[in-house]
Amino acid sequence: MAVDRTSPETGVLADDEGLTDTGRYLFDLHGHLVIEDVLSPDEVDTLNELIDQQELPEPPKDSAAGRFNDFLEWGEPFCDLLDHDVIMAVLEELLGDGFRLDHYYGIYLREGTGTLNLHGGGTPYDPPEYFHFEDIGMVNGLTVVSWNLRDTGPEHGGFCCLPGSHKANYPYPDTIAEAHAGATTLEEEPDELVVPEGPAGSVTIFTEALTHGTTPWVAEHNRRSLLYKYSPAQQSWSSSYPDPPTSVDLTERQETLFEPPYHHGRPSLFEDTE
Ligand SMILES: O=C(O)CCC(=O)C(=O)O
Repeated sequence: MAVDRTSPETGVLADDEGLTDTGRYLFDLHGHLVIEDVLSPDEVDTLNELIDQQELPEPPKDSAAGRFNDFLEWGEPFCDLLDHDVIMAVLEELLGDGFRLDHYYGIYLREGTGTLNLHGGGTPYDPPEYFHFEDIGMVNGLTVVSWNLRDTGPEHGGFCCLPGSHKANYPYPDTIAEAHAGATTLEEEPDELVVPEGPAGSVTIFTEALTHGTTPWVAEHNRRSLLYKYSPAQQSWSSSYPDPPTSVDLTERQETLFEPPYHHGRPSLFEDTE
């Protein structure tokens, strides 16, 4: 079954075969993509209810600290996102078969939380977080799939980036970084920074080679995004490897995502799977 994912401005960005020509063009150009309506409102509600059941403490008003971990233990709906059909073919194109879950965490932010500093970028070169182009197409290091469970974007805040900076030949200027770091409202953010619209149910995919960060969170509702970070088969950004959940039975393909980093003899994520 073909799964069309549309964005009002640009049309279909990905289907069950992966990126469309438009999606591929835009990811290469910008280093990020938002695919809307991937999760139905019911699926979003289920995930949010499971998070509510955890009775997490109120997030601190510190963007770097507004994190929660180990949520794969909270139920199958979180594990189903690991290899959601809409992202698998996209990740195969960006990372190659055999990519692995490098690490994961959730972000929750409340009104009045400040910025997370800009980081990443095409220059200086960062060995685990790269973007380059070869005869096989786009080649990426650590790549993020961020599931938006609450509306994020230019009215609310959230993920922000300098589009195209994954290919930058110069480091990002201090002036932009400092203007971002000092912003307490979205209006104070530098013009160069983009805050993509990420409605609840959408997924934001970006290469960590992109210069990115987080804007002040100005919405009345708390932000909730689930970040699954994937590396190519042979490498790890993190110093430890994530454990599969003990409370949920994973499919064979999901288990394969927890293989440690290596190349030779690695099982395929796309052949002979359940
Ligand atoms: O706000 C975001 O989604 C970006 C978060 C981020 O860059 C990080 O956690 O390192």
